[in-house]
Amino acid sequence: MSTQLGTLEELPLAYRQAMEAASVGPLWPQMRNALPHGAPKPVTRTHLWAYQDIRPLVIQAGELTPVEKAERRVLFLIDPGRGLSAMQATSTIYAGLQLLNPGETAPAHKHTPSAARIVVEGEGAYTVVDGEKLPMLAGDLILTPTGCWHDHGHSGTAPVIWLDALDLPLFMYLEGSYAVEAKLQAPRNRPDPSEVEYATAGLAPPRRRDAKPPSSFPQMRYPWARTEAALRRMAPHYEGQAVELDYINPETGEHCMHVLGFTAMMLRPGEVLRPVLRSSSALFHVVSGSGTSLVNGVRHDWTSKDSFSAPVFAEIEHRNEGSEPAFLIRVHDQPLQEKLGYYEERAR
Ligand code: 1HN
Repeated sequence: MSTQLGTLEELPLAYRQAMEAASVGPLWPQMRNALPHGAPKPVTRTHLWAYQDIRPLVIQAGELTPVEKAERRVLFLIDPGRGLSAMQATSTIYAGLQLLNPGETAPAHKHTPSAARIVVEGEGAYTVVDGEKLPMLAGDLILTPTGCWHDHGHSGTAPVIWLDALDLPLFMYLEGSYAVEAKLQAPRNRPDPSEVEYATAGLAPPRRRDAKPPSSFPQMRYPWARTEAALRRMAPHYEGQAVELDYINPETGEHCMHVLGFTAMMLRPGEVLRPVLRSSSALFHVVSGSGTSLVNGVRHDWTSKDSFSAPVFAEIEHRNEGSEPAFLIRVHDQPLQEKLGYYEERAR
């Protein structure tokens, strides 16, 4: 049953002015905006950010603004469904392309929002997270969860660019976003846990049965070479099914962070994939390969290093018409929605 509700214009002008003077407002003209029937009405509009368009601007930022004047030298992705100042790719996902030139450092800080980086181009950069020095290689997913110290450095010879994904919009909405600064960390001189304790899936140190793990986030780096190998190994045995793996916390099996989640996907040559409708929003980042995606009827022809967004409950179709597999990382907000108790999937 859907009744036509009263509008603001129907109310006497004097009454509207009196409400305004008293800092109150009538709910009923806003009711359908606040609670649309059946499914949310997303503000987010799907968009493709082509790397070849943005890369020159990112490189130019390195000439225009020294890293000391930027702290983090980033061009963020703007959702066309929002204003130009919106630091949002979707309702919950902030994303931006960050540049670090050889010899530069980005100072240490920690903050309430969590970040993850997907390395897009270049080598020789590293991030230090809570004292652990994490090399940054193309396609690696590197976490800096809430409250963890992090700084970046670069001992290579060519620019390094990575995609940052943060749950910043939520923290700004919550009025909970802030940072604390510090000097560069002295990294421990040892390989990070992804290279040692967690180098093999299904094996984890026995200490976790006796005591709590040393950190809620035991693995901060997910090397791409292993992720791609796992997807390739899986593909022939999942005929007719999506080849997609979750990035998880190896101690708990849960999503690797609190708010944003990450998956790695492989689209086989010739594959057409129509995932279920999900209540989560997403940002897809193309690690390699090319293809076409329809998102709510909007066509994106994407190639390596591009990113594109999908609002909540989007109808998505991915196509790989090439002869090589395509690899994508999907950033999503399912962990948040599960914690809030409303994550949902709908068959199509
Ligand atoms: C941040 O701390 C980083 O540490 C990158 O590299 C992007 C965007 C907003 C707020 C904090 C980083 C960020 C950020």
